[in-house]
Amino acid sequence: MQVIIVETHCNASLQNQVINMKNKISYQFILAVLFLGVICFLESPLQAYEEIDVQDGATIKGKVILKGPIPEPRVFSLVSYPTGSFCKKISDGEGRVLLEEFYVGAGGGLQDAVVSVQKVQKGKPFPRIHPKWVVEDCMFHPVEATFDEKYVLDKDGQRHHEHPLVTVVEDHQAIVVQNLDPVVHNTQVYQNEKGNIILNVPLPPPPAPGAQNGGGMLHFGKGKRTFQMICGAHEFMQSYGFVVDNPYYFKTKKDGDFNIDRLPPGTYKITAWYPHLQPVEKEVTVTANGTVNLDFEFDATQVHRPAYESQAQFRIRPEAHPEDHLMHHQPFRQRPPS
Ligand SMILES: [Cu+2]
Repeated sequence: MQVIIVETHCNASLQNQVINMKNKISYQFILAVLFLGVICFLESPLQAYEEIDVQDGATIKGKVILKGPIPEPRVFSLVSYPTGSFCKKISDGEGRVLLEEFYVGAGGGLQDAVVSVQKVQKGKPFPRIHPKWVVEDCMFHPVEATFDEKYVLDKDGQRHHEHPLVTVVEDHQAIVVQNLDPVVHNTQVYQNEKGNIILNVPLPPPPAPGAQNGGGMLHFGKGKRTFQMICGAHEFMQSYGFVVDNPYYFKTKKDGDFNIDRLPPGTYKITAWYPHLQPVEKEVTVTANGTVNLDFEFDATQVHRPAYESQAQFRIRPEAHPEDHLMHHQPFRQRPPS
């Protein structure tokens, strides 16, 4: 009997343990699934956007204008940076890189402004954005930039870099940066608050032509919509970006014009953004198949750049530069008189 009792006790204990284990496993499994579900929900870039068939979409179009005197380019002395003798390719001939940041076309049209519709819950298809930059002659260029957007040919047929160009990205997405230069660069991505770095990857010289050699994931803080990309070795290598969460956005070309179509009828907040300026926001109501004309105006006198980035003259005079840095092959384009 004792044996039977013991066996019964053991069996019962085992059964209880098995049941407890099953309960534990089920409990842990459910917790894990819930945890993963929450993570996936939080990570999903499209959590708040639903693609639908838009039959009677509206159009918002207009122009982004920069009013007032075009801000002066920023000045960086090549003597202050490593591999400056390579980066002299983009110098102004006096050992400096002039970083132009405002390209204004006919009628004051501002290039590279991002116009976007906020908080759109559903609408036209949202093609995935795969942001990629190339580094060429000590500059970041969005890979989709055309030759005309990247370069200007002078009267001698010499090509000069345009700069900067803004890139549109999504949150929680990978970016790729490809270094085409024979020198080491570095990609640092900052949120709009300086010092808050969200990506930092080295960019060694390419091991083979066309090879991808840098990049990573971008995860922005809550409510953060803009970023600045800087090379850790060459501060004058800068680019900017804007985060979108729906397909209703437009990055302006040299004319400053934008056109956003197939927007479901409703009332929306429309934002125009450009680096160094406070965004401009307007509210519009669009009706089925309607068109709304909307212009945005930025005031050039309100451009805010950190003091150390806004100097018109660098502290090291050209005659103090090593002779090597004074040479140049492709002087940076000087802004034509307007
Ligand atoms: Cu660099």
